[in-house]
Amino acid sequence: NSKTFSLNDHFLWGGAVAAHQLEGAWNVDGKGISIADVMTQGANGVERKITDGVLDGENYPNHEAIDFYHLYPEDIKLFAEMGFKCFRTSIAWSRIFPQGDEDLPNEAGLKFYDDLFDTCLKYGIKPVITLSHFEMPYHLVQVYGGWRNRKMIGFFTKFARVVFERYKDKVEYWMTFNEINNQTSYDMTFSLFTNSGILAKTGEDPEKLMYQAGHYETVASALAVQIGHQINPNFKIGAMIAMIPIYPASSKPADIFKAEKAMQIRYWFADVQVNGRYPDWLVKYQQNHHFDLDITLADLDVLKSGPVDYLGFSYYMSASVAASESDEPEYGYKENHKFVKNPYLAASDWGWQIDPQGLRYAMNWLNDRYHLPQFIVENGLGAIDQLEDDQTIHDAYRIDYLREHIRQMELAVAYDGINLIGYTPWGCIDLVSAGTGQMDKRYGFIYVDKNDAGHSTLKRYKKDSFYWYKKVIQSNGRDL
Ligand code: P53
Repeated sequence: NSKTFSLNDHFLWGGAVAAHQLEGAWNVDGKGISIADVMTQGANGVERKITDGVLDGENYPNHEAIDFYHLYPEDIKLFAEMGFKCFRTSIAWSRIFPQGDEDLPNEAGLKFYDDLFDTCLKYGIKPVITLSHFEMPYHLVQVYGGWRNRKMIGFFTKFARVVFERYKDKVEYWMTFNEINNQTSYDMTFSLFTNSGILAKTGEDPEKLMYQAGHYETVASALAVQIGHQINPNFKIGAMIAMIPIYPASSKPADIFKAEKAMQIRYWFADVQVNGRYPDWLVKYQQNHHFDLDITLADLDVLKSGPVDYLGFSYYMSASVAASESDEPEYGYKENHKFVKNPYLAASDWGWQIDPQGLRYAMNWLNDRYHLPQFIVENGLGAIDQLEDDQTIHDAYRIDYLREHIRQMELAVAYDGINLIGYTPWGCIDLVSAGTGQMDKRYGFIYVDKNDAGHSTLKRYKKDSFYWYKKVIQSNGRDL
């Protein structure tokens, strides 16, 4: 319905990736080892191992990834051919500060991103940059224990200041921490490690570690927002959360309340980053649990003075919870253990429940709560693709997934008044999966000829979705 269609002409269509998932070149031009470099290849349903440093004989898929580090001019050209207005990637912290605690940055690393951003800008593609996307220097884990340590705030803000200064005329849109709230599933080793570089030791309470790390990170995020605005007042610096709406399994009041508590737990990070203060339930919760966290009055002032400019979020799926007798009275829950299957939704091959309408729900929920511009910085379907003999890839399932989500996104703008900045589907070129380390779990419009069995030419091919997305962008979302 063209009457109610309302994406504006500056709408930022694009695609999203993260440095460690596509660059490769893990030890080139002075780059240090990052936490992604010590994670092995898993499989569907098989967790990645985190090894004690880089070990001989292990398979580390991020070391080469798709070698974007060397092949990016060709890839950016393909993004331009689709009509991208923006490209979301991250700056690998370990290229800039190989160990994380040095005084001076690595010039070769800085130069790489200058060249990458210049290439984007040449095609009119705005870089959208995440400062920390699951890729902190591994040295900071070994020596400081990751974000359990207050010193991380200083290391992170030093990194932020250096890249803000360097790219102040090339980058306008920034995000501080990718999916900062992923670590609410703190009992999964993966989440605390990728978000915060933390491996819980025996006897340590991972929930407490999550709240401590989350505190230091929200403080560091607020400081980065302040520093960024001083360097360039036009910077837009956002939060970035994994938005997974959690529905009640039924209309039973206890289920509804359980879902409400689950949402509070999952989104407290954004509450702090947007509102500049802890939500009341969390202050009480942390007291009741005697976590005895290192949260100072000075920290609380910092939080107040660095609220984010917009809300970036990923959206892949929704989840559901049901209450149980043991819930009273706190209704606490452990993520992933207590999700129940939603009988109304299908799931991807990796068990992610597909829920396009949930995106519109999410946008409404986030707007009512935060009243900020939104940026959908990840969305997509991880699937097995087939490269045909004639070098085509018929990924109609991916087109269907994206079309339905874009429809809902446009309804949210047209009918619900959401101020939406842009849309960058995840893994616009096939890359290494964060969760499983697989190449075979693909999201891209561009196929990369490399698979989990070890076959690799790294050649790029356009999928059917490539031509489809090009048409979507050309019509500013009208022709789906
Ligand atoms: P993969 C879990 C739940 C939602 C999003 O994920 C997640 C994760 C972590 O696996 O991560 C984001 O590759 C993340 C990206 C990641 C993408 O979603 O496991 O920001 O780095 O690749 C897709 O299929």
